[in-house]
Amino acid sequence: MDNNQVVKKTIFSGIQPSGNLTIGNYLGALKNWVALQDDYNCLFCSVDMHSITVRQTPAELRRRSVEMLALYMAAGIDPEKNILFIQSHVPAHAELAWVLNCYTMFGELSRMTQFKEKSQKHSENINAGLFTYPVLMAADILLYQADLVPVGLDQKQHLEITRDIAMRFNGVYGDTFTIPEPYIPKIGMKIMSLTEPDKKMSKSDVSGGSVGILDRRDDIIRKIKRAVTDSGSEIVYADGKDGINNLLTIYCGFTGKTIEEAEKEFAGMGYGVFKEAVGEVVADHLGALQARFNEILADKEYLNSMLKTNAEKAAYLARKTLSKVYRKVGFYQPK
Ligand code: ATP
Ligand code: LTN
Repeated sequence: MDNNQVVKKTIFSGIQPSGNLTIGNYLGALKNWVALQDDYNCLFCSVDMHSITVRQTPAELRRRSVEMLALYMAAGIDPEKNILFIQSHVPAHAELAWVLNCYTMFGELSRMTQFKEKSQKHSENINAGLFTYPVLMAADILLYQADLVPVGLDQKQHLEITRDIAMRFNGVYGDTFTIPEPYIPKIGMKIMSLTEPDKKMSKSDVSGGSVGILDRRDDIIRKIKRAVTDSGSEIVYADGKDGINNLLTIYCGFTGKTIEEAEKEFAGMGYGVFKEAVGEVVADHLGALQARFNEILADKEYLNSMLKTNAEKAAYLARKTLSKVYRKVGFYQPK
């Protein structure tokens, strides 16, 4: 390495390939990854092992796991500069997760809001994986000694437990893991449902409250036109205006404008005109992304070879941490 070169910090993030990505995922996660890729060593993962905590259709999971990485690329993430891979291709994730399970407390996992929400939603299948989900996530992050984890606000609690597990382990065995920091964007950290603006937009919601990254242009425009707003008429970001606040956030997320700039731009205009403008901006942006996505997906040969090379790179890095952990906890390793 060049002596003058500063050692770049490491970023890890992932998304579950368990539904159609929404503009919430895009603005809360994906878009920020694109901005970070030049300044950090980045690993971006399609976390298929997390997805099976909720029942999946196998063929769909398989298709979505790859499509997710094609979407990362379509959003602007370079697979030659960053490590894009599928979680189940690197066995060390499951291996480290087991060890970390033994350093994670039942009580702390019981406090996770995602677990509480998902076990309510899937009351017929409250499996142990759903409960230990954050431990696998901690393994994802700690394996690569990540410094920074760009996620939406809903994942903050999982980042905190990751830090607690890492500090507990380091406390017992000495410095082993880097303690990661969350990286949560100011604009877009929590995009709300268009139909229920007090709830987070989510890819598992199929009621029309979510805009999918791969939605058709007229569907995008129609959904945004129908977004629930308040009975007022002013386009300002204010308490009690959850629907308008959300649309302003979406507009700014896609245009790069500040909320104040957007408020000025739409001053004196009605909700109808505003919604149309938001719809157009989102549809234009996503249309361009979809065209790139389809091109990338058409070249399966490249995608598969990229996946293989990147999984090998990830596995190499992961092994280093895993061997260190195995040594520290006392697993015998022949020389
Ligand atoms: P599911 O509905 O399957 O639980 P999800 O839409 O919540 O999924 P995840 O796979 O859990 O999506 O999240 C992927 C990334 O997108 C995470 O970094 C998460 O914080 C972010 N994210 C998800 N939903 C939103 C949202 N509404 N606003 C901002 N960021 C979000
Ligand atoms: N739990 C995350 C997805 C996820 C993740 C990770 C995010 C799994 N492993 C590691 C960041 C880093 C979610 O549900 N959004």
